[in-house]
Amino acid sequence: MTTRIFNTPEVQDFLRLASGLKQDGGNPRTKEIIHRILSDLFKTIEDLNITSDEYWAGVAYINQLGTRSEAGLLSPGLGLDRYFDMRMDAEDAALGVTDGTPRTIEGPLYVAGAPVEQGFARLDDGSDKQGHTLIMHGTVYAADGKPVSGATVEVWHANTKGFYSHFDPTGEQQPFNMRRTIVTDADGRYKFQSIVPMGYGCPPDGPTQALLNQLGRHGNRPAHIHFFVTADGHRKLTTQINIDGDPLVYDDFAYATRDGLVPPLVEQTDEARIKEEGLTGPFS
Ligand code: MBD
Ligand code: FE
Repeated sequence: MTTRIFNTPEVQDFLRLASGLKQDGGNPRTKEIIHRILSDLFKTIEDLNITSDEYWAGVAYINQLGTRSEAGLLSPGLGLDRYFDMRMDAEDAALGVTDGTPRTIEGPLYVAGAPVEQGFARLDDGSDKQGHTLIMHGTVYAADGKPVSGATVEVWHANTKGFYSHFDPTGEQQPFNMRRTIVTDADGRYKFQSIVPMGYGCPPDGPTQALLNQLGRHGNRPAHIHFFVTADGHRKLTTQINIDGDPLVYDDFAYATRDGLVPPLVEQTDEARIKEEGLTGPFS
């Protein structure tokens, strides 16, 4: 079938009608966006000769995404989240901003309201017996290179099964396990103890994985830790680090891996750590 009607005045007028552009009221920005998306969809249906069976399979798919709350999972899987970051990077580059910790995507598993700690936090509650101790510390710097005291570092990550608290299908984790908000000390420093996470995998029976299968792609992320860094008068940074050595460290289904976000790991015995740190606290 080669019928082409998209460019006829009837169809073009119908698109304006269905997008509300032919009447007052409503939200102009919504109308503009819906008109464009609907036009692109109509054109795609014509160009690819999409059948009504294919179309209704797509409608059912969107309902499945909603039922399983996976819209926010498909989004990074299709690279949309990364695309927004690419756009922000380009905007920054145009303004001459090219230094600082790279941004990367938030992902769908942040939960607000984690316990707040000063300077140091233990993130895990000790219940994950497979856990290998992980310690990370650093300093929050402003754009001018000066440390920022009182900045907020929100940290969240998965357990050794790749599951996040609040989203753990096993129901094994307490709320806010491996989620903390750390306020930087007088020198702008933060530190935390937790356990090395495992990479995340899309629910194998879910709609995101089903589409990735059709694309011949996997739905796995390397082990990673998420951060929001905020301070009054400064732009928020959303970023992550990957755990070096994970086989997927440069093969992330969500495209969040970036140069500069795979820090070197140092393996240390307990004895060496006690000797290095003393027994008097996190910053001794
Ligand atoms: C995650 O843990 C994640 O960070 C992203 C981006 C997508 C799915 C799960
Ligand atoms: Fe994650």
